[in-house]
Amino acid sequence: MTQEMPASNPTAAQRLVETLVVNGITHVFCVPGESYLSVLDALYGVRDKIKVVTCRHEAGAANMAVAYGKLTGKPGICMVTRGPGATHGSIGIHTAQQDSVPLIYFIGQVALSDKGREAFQEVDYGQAFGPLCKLALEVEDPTRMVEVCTRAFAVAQQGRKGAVVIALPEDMLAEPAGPRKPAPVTVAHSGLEPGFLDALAARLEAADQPVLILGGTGWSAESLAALSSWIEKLGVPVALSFRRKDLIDNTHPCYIGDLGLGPNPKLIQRVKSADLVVTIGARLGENPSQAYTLLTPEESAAKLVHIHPDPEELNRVWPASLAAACETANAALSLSKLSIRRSWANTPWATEGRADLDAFLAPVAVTGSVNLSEVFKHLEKALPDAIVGNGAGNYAAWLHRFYRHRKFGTQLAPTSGAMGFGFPAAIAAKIMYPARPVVAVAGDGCFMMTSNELATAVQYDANLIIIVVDNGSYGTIRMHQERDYPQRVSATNLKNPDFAAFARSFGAWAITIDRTEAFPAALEDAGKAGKPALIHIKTSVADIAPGRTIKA
Ligand SMILES: Cc1ncc(C[n+]2csc(CCOP(=O)(O)OP(=O)(O)O)c2C)c(N)n1
Ligand SMILES: [Mg+2]
Repeated sequence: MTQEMPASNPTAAQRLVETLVVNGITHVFCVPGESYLSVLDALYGVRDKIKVVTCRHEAGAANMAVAYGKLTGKPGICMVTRGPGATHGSIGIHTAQQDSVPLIYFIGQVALSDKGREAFQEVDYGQAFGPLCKLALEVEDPTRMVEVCTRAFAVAQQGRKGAVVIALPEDMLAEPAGPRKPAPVTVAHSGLEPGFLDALAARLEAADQPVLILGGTGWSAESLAALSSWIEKLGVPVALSFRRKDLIDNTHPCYIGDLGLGPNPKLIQRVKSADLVVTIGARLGENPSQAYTLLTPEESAAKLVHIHPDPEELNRVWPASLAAACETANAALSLSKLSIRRSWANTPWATEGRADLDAFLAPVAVTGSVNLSEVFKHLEKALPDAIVGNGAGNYAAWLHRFYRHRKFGTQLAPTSGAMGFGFPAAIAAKIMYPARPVVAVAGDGCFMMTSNELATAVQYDANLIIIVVDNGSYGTIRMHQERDYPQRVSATNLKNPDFAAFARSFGAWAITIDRTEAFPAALEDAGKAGKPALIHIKTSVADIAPGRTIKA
């Protein structure tokens, strides 16, 4: 492909795109707008380096950019137009922030010359999005474009990773940006002090019932491999935080389960009865801490060792007995070199933790003709290394419980609990890694929030597999409703389209099934379809959660 000559006097828009290129960005996710035509034009100039993925809704684009951030560790780049575009896509800012995922959200802004008049679609993004993100800036001076974009790359990736919002006034974008050329950002790293490591070793050696909890972001495959070997050598039980199931092979002998929604009650008991809890990377937020009940403040102060990249997170909710602000991957690498004169392998503490997990993974009985525990166990058997995306809903509780992740970078699950996330996230994954199997799992409610991106999947030959679990209900809410207001179904029933016909109308392959036994063949056919393939599974809302019926 022809590469255009760099402009002799680059505009701010061109400098912005140069900054993306030098920082190794390969994909940009957008819905175009007239407010940032000059940026789109500059992207045309580097089309052999950066692929622009055009989406059908800004929420789809933003979710895809979050997935890019999750999978690469580099900021996902989302571009949207002002007002309506910016507000549509704002879900991605929230999800990136809650998930600690690097994201840069570029917004076309009204011209500087019109600002403050409530010009067409004018919004003050610092006010609107400031509380949602790490940093929100507007570039007023074109000669500072490189400075602001470079800072955005640093802020998104340093400390606790998160979202940066940059507003781009239209007239500013077309002006000369001056001589400063962008250079790749050298991300600042933090590590553990020798004194901390000595103290941690002493605490571990004194513990009879220790547990590790891994979570958060900032991991690398290398650091996790080293940590995983160290954990195995020590035989120390390890749990994973909410929706961080890809941080250790779920068949690892020391893995005892995840602290999610609908967790194994025995796992919760085990963590409560631990005499040392070493948490690496995880905030221990509301969901993994079971609504802040996992530890009392007194227990936390006595037995929690907390390592997190952001010092503000330490001693915020959980008083720590020992704490360190340290980048997750660095912490893992340091721990993996720490020699501990003790092993918990084959102690009842470790073997019982593992046995509790195995028992929890046995398929459960259901009343309807589809057993999602069997469905997701089969999915694991057929596609053990797939990248699996999901959004929010009770269907995800089945997926998270019965599908065991094996490799780092295979889970695209929003810790923000955002419905509609998994499908666009999985499309982005398939566009980025076409040779890898990618599966999106969505409820009927969840899927309809971003199903328009079927068009994007078809347009970009993103031949992923989509599993829509259709119980005709916003099932999660129905479950809570039946508990608090029994037999008064309000606002939770759904009358759905024919999902298979809907998918085919976009050019996808699709099938509808309503029995567990039909799933293996459907999955095999979907994998051979040569196009995006949707498996519509009709389930009974009565089987509302694993091992639970609405009646019960
Ligand atoms: C964007 C968004 N809107 C609303 C909610 C609240 N919510 C959580 S789960 C849920 C229902 C999900 O329904 P569905 O996808 O059909 O899954 P099910 O629970 O039926 O398995 C709702 C409405 C949310 N988490 N995210
Ligand atoms: Mg549903």
